[in-house]
Amino acid sequence: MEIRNVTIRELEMTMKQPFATSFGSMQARHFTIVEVTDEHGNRGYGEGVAFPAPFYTEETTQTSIHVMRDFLIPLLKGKRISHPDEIRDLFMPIRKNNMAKAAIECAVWDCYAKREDVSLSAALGGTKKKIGTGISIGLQPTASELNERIAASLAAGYERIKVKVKPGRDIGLLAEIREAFPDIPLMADANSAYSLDDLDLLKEFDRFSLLMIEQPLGADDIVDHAVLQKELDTPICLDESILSADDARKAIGLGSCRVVNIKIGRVGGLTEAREIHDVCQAARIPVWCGGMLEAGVGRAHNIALTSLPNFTLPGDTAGSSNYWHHDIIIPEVTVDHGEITVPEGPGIGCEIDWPEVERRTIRVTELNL
Ligand code: OSB
Ligand code: MG
Repeated sequence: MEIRNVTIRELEMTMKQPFATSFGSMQARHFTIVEVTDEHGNRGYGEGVAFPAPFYTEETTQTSIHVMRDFLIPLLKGKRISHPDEIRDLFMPIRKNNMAKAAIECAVWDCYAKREDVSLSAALGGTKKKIGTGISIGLQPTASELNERIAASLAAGYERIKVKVKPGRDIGLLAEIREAFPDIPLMADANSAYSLDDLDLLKEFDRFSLLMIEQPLGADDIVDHAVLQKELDTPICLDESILSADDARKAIGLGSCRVVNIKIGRVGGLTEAREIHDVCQAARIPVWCGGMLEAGVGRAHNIALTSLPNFTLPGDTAGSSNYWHHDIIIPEVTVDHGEITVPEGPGIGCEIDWPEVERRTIRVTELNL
């Protein structure tokens, strides 16, 4: 297979509600859709999930476009590849910039699966026909608004609730939730808002029987997390600090976490994501698929990845309507009794809603190799 053309589209979509975390709030989603075309005219799509500002990782929408256009796409020129796993090796000379790498790599995986006339799930070795799903609820202005969102999410069938916490909005917030919903499957994500100085406070989280606490400490830390995990009954789940299968191996070895959140963008693509899945499976560490407030293309890739067997915990891949008035794929992602059906059609198994994509496109860059 040879990639002949890559098109990067910048889109801007407005989410139904603002999404607030310990690092900030956003309602406008500015991201990219990458389209690759092979020598036979097969096409594949990937979503570039970087945010406009470098708050979650160091990448931004604009740095990811720069790295794709000026460094990654040129590496594909004239290369014959027999399997998408080879993209990771081709991109190896470029350090990090994982969301830029993943956007292209995911498009190549989709294109490859379409060539082979198999679903992306099947191409990855997925086994599940349906995936369980949870929901991530951002910080809300008031406790009653948060409890309303939780009630609505439970009514919609979501299998677990994740809430965001930050210093000053933690113990009190969790106590109010537990008062209203004593037994629901609940977890908290701190997005790196604490340090070991907060040890006494973090120990109080154990009172709330959380499924796990996600990334309480430094975004690049696995050492302090190992210290913290020894002090907590609540399992720690790492998000920001796991960028590769090697990171997962080290974190597990140190005892820094008991669960891993896998995001395709954060780890540089589906090949690395699958390897993290395998490393965790061998160590009996359950994984789940994290989210980046994706539009339909990214959501479809997440669903295919989640069909792998060690994704035993509900992820953050909620239905399209949780985020968007109108998604950019047909059909949109729907959740039925807490589950999403893994598409069986070729590749990502959905069509691009081109009129909707055109309406949301703010810039197009086309590169012929
Ligand atoms: O830490 O998982 C996170 C959203 C933006 C940045 C980081 C995170 C999140 C979420 C939302 O929790 C996941 C989603 O619904 O896509
Ligand atoms: Mg997180």
